[in-house]
Amino acid sequence: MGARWVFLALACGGAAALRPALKFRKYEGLGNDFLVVDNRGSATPLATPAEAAALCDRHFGVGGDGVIFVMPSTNADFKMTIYNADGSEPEMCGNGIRCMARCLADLGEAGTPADDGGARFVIETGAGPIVPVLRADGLVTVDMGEPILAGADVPCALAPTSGDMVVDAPLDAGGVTFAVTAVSMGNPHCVAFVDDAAAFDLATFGPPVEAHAAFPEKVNAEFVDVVDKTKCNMVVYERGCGPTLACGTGACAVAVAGALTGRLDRACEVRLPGGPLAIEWAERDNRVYMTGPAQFAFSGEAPLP
Ligand code: ZDP
Repeated sequence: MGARWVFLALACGGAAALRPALKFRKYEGLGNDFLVVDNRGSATPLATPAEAAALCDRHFGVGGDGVIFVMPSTNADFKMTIYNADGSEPEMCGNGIRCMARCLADLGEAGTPADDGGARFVIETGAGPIVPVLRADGLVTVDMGEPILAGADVPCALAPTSGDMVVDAPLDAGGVTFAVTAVSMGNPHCVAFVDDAAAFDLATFGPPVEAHAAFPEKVNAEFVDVVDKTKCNMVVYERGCGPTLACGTGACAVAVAGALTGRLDRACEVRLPGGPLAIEWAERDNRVYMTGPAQFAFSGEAPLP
């Protein structure tokens, strides 16, 4: 164990803190990467938020955008608990739940058979039950539930511009006024349409939007350019993470904001730095369906401070 870990262990409380190493499996969804911990044997996460943050450090830890705990559940197949790279606990995560479903299959969990011969899991989350389906073609489709659009429920403190929704509302950040749309997928999102997402100065404008007073629980900030009604490009500055290569709940929020503002069809392709996601905001049931990959990268163990 390196000097840093011993120092952290001592700083965190002496011998009692020198617990057994934490076993994890590393997964990624379009480069949005997570340490996934098999926590089926306990209702308490095997690491604390501070320990998760240390593990996510890409230089002093293992590296990741978050840590996901595969927990037991009393009202679903399993429960997902996730800590962001800064140790904060979000309600939901899109790329992460695809990775969790892949991990469950790798751990030998069968789930219930899906129509196409794949496997279906009902996962308890902070945003309610979410249903990923591991498809026979290797992709994962997730029923992400209904978007939450009432500004007060996102939560967003900006004055509603369309009924109780915050759509293309002015938001000043970093000395620029953006037209933003507030959407929750269980976690809060602020979507702004710009001329060129790839050229957008995310490092300058991401932080002031994430911590903007208009979003009392902070927010994930998405900046998007529209290619045509069926596809768009997006970059994201995530709450509790910073810039990431992909955000699944963010892509869902972008598709919903695009449809609400007439910029995108209800079924579209959202292109992220890490790759594309197929998103459909279904008229039949008002639910959002997200389809994309989830890949195993490696497994290992790390000492806990
Ligand atoms: O809401 C938040 O704090 C997000 N940073 C949670 C993680 C979202 C995720 N990137 C996703 O894919 O939705 C995992």
